[in-house]
Amino acid sequence: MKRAFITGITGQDGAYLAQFLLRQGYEVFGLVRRSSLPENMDARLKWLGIASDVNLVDGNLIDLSSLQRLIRKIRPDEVYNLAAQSFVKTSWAQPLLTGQVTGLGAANVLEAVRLDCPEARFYQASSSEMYGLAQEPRQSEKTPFYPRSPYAVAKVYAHWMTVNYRESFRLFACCGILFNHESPLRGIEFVTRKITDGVARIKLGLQDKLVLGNLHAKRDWGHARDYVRAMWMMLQEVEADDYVIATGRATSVLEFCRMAFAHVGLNAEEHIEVDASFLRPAEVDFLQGDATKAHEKLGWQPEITLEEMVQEMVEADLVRLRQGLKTGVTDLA
Ligand code: G4F
Repeated sequence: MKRAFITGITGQDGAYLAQFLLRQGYEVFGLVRRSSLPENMDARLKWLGIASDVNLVDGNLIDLSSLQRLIRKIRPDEVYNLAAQSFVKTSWAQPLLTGQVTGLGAANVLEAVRLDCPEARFYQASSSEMYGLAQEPRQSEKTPFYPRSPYAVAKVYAHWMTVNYRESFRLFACCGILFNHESPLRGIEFVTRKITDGVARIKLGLQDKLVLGNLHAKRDWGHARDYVRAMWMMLQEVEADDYVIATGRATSVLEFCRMAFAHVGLNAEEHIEVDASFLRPAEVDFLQGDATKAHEKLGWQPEITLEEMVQEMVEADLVRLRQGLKTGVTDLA
């Protein structure tokens, strides 16, 4: 039985990846950090019905010795580094923490693998945010990075450290440059989930307005379930490499709102308000990925359309609210 070690297992991607790997017959271990509010830490795993099928192990991304001990004990075949301070806006308020966790945290995992289990295959969650002020209309593996937030700067560091460890130490280390990917398990602070939760509340008469920031930013939004499959596919290749994972379709925040409101028979324009407090010091206006390499080399294709995903997210939020379930960042269920 293959063993996988996932950092960030309690997040959206970690939960879907754990589910995918369990179905492939893996034994799954997930890193969790000690928290004083642990009750809903495994809410996403519970939502997917896999909380009792994974092994949660205590450690911390910024404590190298804890990672070494775990990796020595588990001896994973595959290591997926998904943990990060991943909310871009928070990275201006907590730039150093973001650098430590999102940047140096990745270096710690790489070091632990290099020192204690160098035969393990390593996946780094790189991000389309690294393109920032995009230097090409469609971004591929060859497009230069121009990060626009402390988060994106930290991701660029982690990305190049992964490439460097591959080239310096011959680790089987891959970066997946994933464009935005969403699902009903997305944290409520990200714009898509904020929209679908808001639409569901307005539909049920629980609120009247949805207050957002920049409505004109465009993102290439895919479904997290499709994207975790791509992570695994990268690690099954003969040679380690880096891949863009994207749908190739760019949609504005406003268009996403219109789709979500239309699903419940409402008009977006009647409910949206803009508040400058949700704007960012430096914005990423437009991202649209070119995943040709992943299509050709991995045979990866997205299977879930944006329309299907929007509907799934709105329906899930309607269910949560009707059942009186909490909808906060970590307490999804
Ligand atoms: O949903 P967002 O917060 O995601 P963002 O910043 O694109 O980053 C996400 O995707 C990246 C790529 O996969 C990840 F690396 C990263 O960790 C994260 O998962 O914002 C999307 C866009 C932005 O342009 C933002 O300015 O939506 C705009 N927006 C407009 N109003 C808003 C809001 N974003 C948020 N979070 N909240 C708003 O009210």
